[in-house]
This record gives sequence, structure tokens and C-alpha cells, in this order.
Amino acid sequence: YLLKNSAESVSYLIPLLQRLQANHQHKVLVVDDSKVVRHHLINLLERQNLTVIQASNGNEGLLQLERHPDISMIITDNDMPEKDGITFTYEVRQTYSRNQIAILGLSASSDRSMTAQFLKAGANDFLYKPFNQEEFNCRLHHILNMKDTSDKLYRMANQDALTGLWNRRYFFSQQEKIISGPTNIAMMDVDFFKKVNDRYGHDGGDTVLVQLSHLLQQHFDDAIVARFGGEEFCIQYQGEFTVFCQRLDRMRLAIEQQPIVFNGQTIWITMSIGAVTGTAPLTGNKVDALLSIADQRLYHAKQQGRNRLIH
Ligand code: GH3
Ligand code: MG
Ligand code: MG
Ligand code: MG
Repeated sequence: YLLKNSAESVSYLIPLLQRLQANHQHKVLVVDDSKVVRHHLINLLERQNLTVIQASNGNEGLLQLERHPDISMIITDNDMPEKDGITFTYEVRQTYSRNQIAILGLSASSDRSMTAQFLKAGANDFLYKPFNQEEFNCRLHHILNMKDTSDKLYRMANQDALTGLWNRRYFFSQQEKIISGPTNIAMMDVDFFKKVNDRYGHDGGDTVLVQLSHLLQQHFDDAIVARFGGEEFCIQYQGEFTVFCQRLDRMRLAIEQQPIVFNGQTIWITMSIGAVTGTAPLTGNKVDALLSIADQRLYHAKQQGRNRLIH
């Protein structure tokens, strides 16, 4: 069980690797049946400013994953009672991709095929025990850097840069994931937004979009709120249509009553909304059909005087 600590022997080459930035955001799950090994790993990880959670076998590991959906990395031993690490890795991969949760496999076995077995089951990397502490740190940092890069790419591809809301691409990618039940869509557009830009400049307009986005998110933290383009937004909500419409109208009123401060000036805005309901699954071009109805209703809201919801 003694883990080889030869950090001193390499310290003349490179200083002990430490990853100080951004680590607090990573939560690591350590799965090993040996308490001694677990504590050694936890100690190594906590020195890297990581938050650590533990489990003593694969089944417990799965339970911890359910309890902590924000785990970004798993370090798992293979040789454990109840569920071994390779089976555990395979099962985690049925739900989470390599980019969602990184897995580092460990084993004290003398079986040289262990590396391939772990990688085939879906692990990102593997180390034989006992391991060199600095090699462990190097692999850990490599995995976390990859994770940070893929998280960043995901955000860049799916989030709107100005407001932080989901973008159109993400909105469409989520529709197929809704398997059943009522699903509602609202299209909304800021009224006379050109005037805001004309009067307060483009920066004033941008400030309005950012603050408005916060308000939309506050009102619909249980729904997908996306910026579709310019000053056009879309909300997708699962639940009763009447509840959706009540909440939309409450939000519309809140927007009307909420002053937006820009450079010491107060900007007031209103929004027009068109809402529609459908039933999942939204296969084929059903999403497009619903969006087109919501868009027509938004158009009518504009025609009938703006600052209103049509459903
Ligand atoms: P309506 O009530 O009919 O919607 O009137 P409107 O003035 O809002 O008309 P429209 O929707 O056509 O105008 C959208 C304007 O939004 C035009 C464009 O210059 C501006 N816009 C689009 N994207 C951005 C952005 O990212 N920032 C800012 N500041 N303005 C934007
Ligand atoms: Mg073991
Ligand atoms: Mg507009
Ligand atoms: Mg518009």
C-alpha cells in the first residue's frame, strides 16, 4: 500500500507541479477500497486546491455521482469488492462522456493489459500503483487542462458571448432531448430597440440586452432561455401552458417596471411575446412549426400595440 514518493529525486529538474488557478471549481471523486490509499490521494489532491469526495467501491461511486452532479473528475482503483474500477468506468461512460467527467484509472495489479482495459472502458488515462507523485501531478494537470479546454469550447459553442444566455444552436440541440409531456415555446422581441440604440448608442443598447437577460433568467431559472439574435429571445419551458403564460406575463410586467441604468441615465423598455404549446417528442420539423407559430403571435403582439403577450 505504500505509494512511492520520489518527488524529491526529481525536484532538481523541475519544481513540484502545482496548479493553483481555477482548481477550486473542480470536484474530484476518489474511489478506492483502501482507506490508506484514499487518504493519500485526497492529500495529494487537496494540495492542488481540489475539492475531494470519496467512495470505497464502484457502486458507492455511482451513488456519489448522483449526489454530486458537479463532479468533473474521477480517480478510481480497479481492484475493489462489489464493483471493480473498469466496470465502474464503463458504467459511468453510459451517461457521461470523456469531456463531461474525466476518469483516471489506477491499479496495483501486475497485469500489463490493465492500461488498455481501462482506456477501452472509457478512462482518459491510467497509472500503475505505486506511482511516482510527480507523474501523478503531471497526469492530473494534463487531464484538468483538457477538461478546462473542452468546457471552454462547449461554452463558446453554446453560449451567447454578450449576455451569457444559451444560443440558438444550444436551443435546438436540446429539443430532441425532451422525450414526453407538454413543451412550450415563447418568442420575444424588445419593442423599438432601434430607438434605444439611436438615443443611448450601441453600448447603451448592449447594457439593456445584458440586464434584460439577467431578468429573463431570474424569471425562468427552470427553463432554457436563449438569445436567438439581436434583441430577440426564446424560452422553452416544460409544464402547463397556462402556468407558462402567467409567468411570461408577470415577466413582461417586471420588464416594463424595471429601470435600466446606463451612464447615469435611466432607460425604460418593453417587450412583445408570442407563446405556443406542443407535445414532446418534437420530431422532424415540429420545432420549426412551433417556432413559426410563436413568431406569428409575436408579430400580432407588435401589430396590436406591443408590450403584450399573445398566446
Ligand atoms: P420593433 O418594436 O418592431 O421590434 O422595433 P425595433 O426597433 O426593435 O426593430 P428591430 O427589431 O427591427 O430592430 C432591432 C435592432 O437591434 C436593429 C439592430 O441595430 C439592433 N441590434 C441587433 N443586435 C444588437 C446588439 O447586439 N447590440 C445592440 N446594441 N443592438 C443590436
Ligand atoms: Mg483496491
Ligand atoms: Mg425589436
Ligand atoms: Mg427584432
